[in-house]
This record gives sequence, C-alpha cells and structure tokens, in this order.
Amino acid sequence: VIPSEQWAQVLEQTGGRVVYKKIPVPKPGPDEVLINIKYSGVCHTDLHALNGDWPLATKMPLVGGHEGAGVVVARGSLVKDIEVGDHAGIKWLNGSCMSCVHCRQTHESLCADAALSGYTVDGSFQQYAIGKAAHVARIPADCDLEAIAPVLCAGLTVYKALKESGARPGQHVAIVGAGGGLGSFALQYARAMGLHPIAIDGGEDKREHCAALGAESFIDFTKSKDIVADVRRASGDGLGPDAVVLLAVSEGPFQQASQYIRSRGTIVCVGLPANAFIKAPVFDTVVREINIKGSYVGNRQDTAEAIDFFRRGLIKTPYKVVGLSELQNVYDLMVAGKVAGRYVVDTSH
Ligand code: 8ID
Ligand code: ZN
Ligand code: ZN
Repeated sequence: VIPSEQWAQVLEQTGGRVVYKKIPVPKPGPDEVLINIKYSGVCHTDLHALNGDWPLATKMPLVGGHEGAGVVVARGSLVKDIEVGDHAGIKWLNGSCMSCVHCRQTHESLCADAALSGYTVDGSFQQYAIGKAAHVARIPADCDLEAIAPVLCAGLTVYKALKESGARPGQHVAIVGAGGGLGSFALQYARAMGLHPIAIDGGEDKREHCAALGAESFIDFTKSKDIVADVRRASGDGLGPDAVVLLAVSEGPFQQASQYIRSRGTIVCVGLPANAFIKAPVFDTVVREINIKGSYVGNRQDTAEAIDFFRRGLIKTPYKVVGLSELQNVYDLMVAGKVAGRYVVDTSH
C-alpha cells in the first residue's frame, strides 16, 4: 500500500538549509509513474540548486535529487511499457515534450519544455517520486539499487561526455575533478572504453581514491608547479591528451585546458561553476585545431548504455551511504571539498 505521507528533504528558501520532514505522497498523472525511491545519489548540482547559483530559477519549496533508484509502485492510465514492481530511476531529465525538433532528434535534454528533477519539479530526496514514464531509467532487476543510483546522473553524464570527446581506445583523456562524483565514474568509464585516464584533482585522499579507480597518473592541482607540463608529460608522447573532460567546480581549469590539449584534441565542458567563463587563445585554437564543446547529461539511449556498462560489472565506483535525514551534512562536506566519490542517501531513515 502507498502511504499518504512520506519523509522528504525540503528546501524552503534558496540559500537556506534542507529540512527533513513529512510531506504528502504525490499522485502520478496519466503518462507518469510513481517510484518508491530506495536510494539517491547526491550530485554537486543539488548543491547549486540549494545555493541558487545558476542563471535558472528552481521551483520553491523544492525537493532536490536526481539520482533516485527504486521500485515502480503506481502508473498512470497511458503507461503500458513499465510494470508495477519494475526497478526504475529518476534522472535529471524528468520529462520533455517529445515533439520539438530536439526531442525528435533524441537531443531531449535540449528541449525548451524539459522538466528537471530536483530543480523545476520535485526530485528523489523523498520516499516517493514521480517521473514521466518515457524518461524514467529502466533498471535491470539484477542491479544493486544502492550502487546504481549515482549512475543515473554521474555515470550517464560522463559516459556521454567521453563519447562526445571522440577519444578512441588507446588514446589519453584528462579527467579534471577526477576525485569527485562525476570524476570517479569518468575514470571507470574511460578505462572500460579502452582509454588511458589522467586524473587531476587535489589532496592525498583523492590521489589514493583515483589510483584505486584506475587512474594511470595523478596531478595534484594544489601542489603542481606546472600543471600544463605535468599533464603533457602524463600523455605518453608528451604532446598532451587527445581529450579533456572538465568536471571541476572552479573556473581555473576551464581557462587552462587549451594549453595542454593535443592539437586536434577535444575539450568537453561538463562542470558548471557559477558565473564562470571558458577562455582560449584564438590563435592556438585555429592553428592547433582545438575543439571546445559542452555536454549535458545524456538521452534515453545513453542512459540504457551507461546502465549496461554497470550491469556488466565494468563500473565499480565506491560510495558512502547515509540516511536521507543526514543530507545537509553531505552538502556541508561537499562545500568543504571533502567528498571523494559519491554519497548515496538511504530514504528509509
Ligand atoms: O550534464 C552535465 N553537464 C552535468 C551533470 C551532472 C553534474 C554537470 N554536472 C556538474 C555539477 O553541477 C558540478 O558543477 O558537474 C560538476 C561536478 O559535479 P560532481 O562531480 O557531483 O562534484 P564534486 O563531487 O564536488 O566533484 C568536483 C571535483 O572537482 C575538484 C574537487 O576537488 C572535486 O573532487 N576540483 C575543483 I572544486 N577545482 C579543481 C581544479 N582546479 C578540481 N579538480 C582539479 N582542478
Ligand atoms: Zn547530477
Ligand atoms: Zn521537446
């Protein structure tokens, strides 16, 4: 039976703190499913939503979260292709119009009418969350719900970004912010895709964390005297990595990547530091044929592929589990830069 009330973490005011309290269980519309969320990963995007530091307003009050894994408990009358009892996930793209030019071409995250979980609609930091049936992630029954939760944003996003980088097996890719949530998954997906990952992050904890995840080298941005030279040296022949995936939540690396990318290489921007700009010299960009692009989550097919890598046992990223009631502590650790990998909240306490 579905209860009428549930536990949730609610943000009442941008810039405030989340409050753990009971709220009503929502009811799914005709094209929606209701998912009993068991676990949800905590993404740095949730912290941006809390702080309101992006040029896009959130709904308010807001239930955050967009890496929610659980069990379908109810479905609307139009939903035919997912059953009550199936495992499913709430991801960042909660729904889209399905008929605009971007949706028609499967670039559904670009839809002007996209609903964003934990941002423009309530997300997965509650025990029962709603998603459009077309968009909820299909999670195979043999996948651990706790471990797969962060694949629904972190895994999916870096998998798509690595594909967008065009890097081929055997090539080098620099992962900037490698010790964080997205970075940890990027190291694992890069390895699984046959790439040589170069990790860039700060501190001994993150060095050890990245080494355990398969980074072939680690450059400490807090200690390196010449990051550009260090990254180039780590790329085998010294000409720089073929691709750079920028996941850091600071502007500096976005200004620096063009200095160490290999000629004809691709810089993929994924991290979203507030008020930041990407800058590169026009001369080098032209004569070294440097590509600079953005990558924003992934579509439903990318989701299925990212989940399949996980299901095959290729992605084993360590994570820490705490109760949903402790979400604010996780944010505080994230602000302090003390989270290596991902935190996952258990909605049962
Ligand atoms: O679709 C997208 N584009 C998308 C999807 C999901 C998340 C974008 N994001 C964005 C988030 O909103 C956030 O801005 O990606 C960014 C990273 O999210 P995250 O991985 O969840 O954050 P984290 O766990 O805090 O990791 C960030 C890492 O960056 C390192 C930190 O030490 C941390 O490990 N870092 C920083 I801050 N400055 C650095 C620097 N100068 C750095 N690493 C290297 N060099
Ligand atoms: Zn996210
Ligand atoms: Zn659309």
